[in-house]
Amino acid sequence: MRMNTWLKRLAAGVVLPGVLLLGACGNDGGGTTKTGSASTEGVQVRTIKAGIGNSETHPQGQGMIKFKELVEEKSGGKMKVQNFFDATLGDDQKMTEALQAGMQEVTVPSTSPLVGTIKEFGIYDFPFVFNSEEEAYAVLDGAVGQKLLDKLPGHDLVGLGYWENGFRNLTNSKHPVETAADFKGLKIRTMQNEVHLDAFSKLGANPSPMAFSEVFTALETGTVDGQENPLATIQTQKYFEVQDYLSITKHVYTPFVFLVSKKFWDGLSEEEQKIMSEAAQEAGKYQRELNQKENEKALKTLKEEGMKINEVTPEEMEKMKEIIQPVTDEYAKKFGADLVEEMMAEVEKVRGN
Ligand code: KDG
Repeated sequence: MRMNTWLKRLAAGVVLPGVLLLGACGNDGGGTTKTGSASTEGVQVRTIKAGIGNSETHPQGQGMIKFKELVEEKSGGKMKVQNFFDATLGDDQKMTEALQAGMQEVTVPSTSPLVGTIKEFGIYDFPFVFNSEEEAYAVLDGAVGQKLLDKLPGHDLVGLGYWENGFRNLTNSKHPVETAADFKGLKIRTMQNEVHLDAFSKLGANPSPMAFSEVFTALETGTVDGQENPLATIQTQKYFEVQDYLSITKHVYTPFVFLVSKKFWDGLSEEEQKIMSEAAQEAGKYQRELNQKENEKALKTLKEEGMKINEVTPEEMEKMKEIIQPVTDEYAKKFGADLVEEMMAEVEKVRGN
């Protein structure tokens, strides 16, 4: 039988079932795909560029991998997520600007660098406000958290919820920090955030704002003596290679906020927006749980890596809080006393007061 007959037959007859089969699990670019119960009728083939500053092994990176799995599963493989780790697309501020310009679709920055765009996010930066993750979740997942997310569309951003960076602790190469006086003269890297800068200045330290991806080199070269981050970040960024002392200060709880480019979001169908929201929520729940576990494990690892670790006593934390209080009061007025009051009422509720 001549070749082209085969081909015709092929085209016409034999492979029909195959195509159908393909139809059932892959996609043919625009057709309907069945995923579990949901139809992907209104879902287009899309690629979502998502970037973060942390590494793939960090709980934030693991959260992004979970997000990718969920989006691709819920969209029947039509919506693909391309994850970029280790600030390869730039640091939090740069990636947030790329979202606003519609050059990138997703990033999950710390809320602290966002204060330059929406000042009210600064309420999360007040030192020693939260004593536990539960208190933070009550605020973030409650009315206050939503009020701040609702401000984002006015800045070409859409917020799909809060993930967890966590409680920050201080490392340095000079000496253990056990009291407020031990901060005196320490050159400390902070995030680009005025509350953090003023709080560390108030403690007598010499803070300098710096992008996340520049921290390791600045510590290695001695440009700064120390930095502060959650334990999982200190471990995954290998700061133990260039820092001797770790002081458990838990001085600030930093949330991550899941951001989407509004330009991209407004072009999505309702189904596609639902897939993104559900995936960000479910991956966020997974990320928070993993973050707590990894932060606990990191303490042991950092000890094994030779860091000299001291716990700051609650009494000394209270003294540090008193010293910083004028800074908190000043910014509370700037960010909105009502909002701060509402946040503290939420925290007191968790404390049973
Ligand atoms: O994207 C990761 C950063 O948001 C985060 O880890 C930044 O905590 C941070 C820091 O110290 O800059």
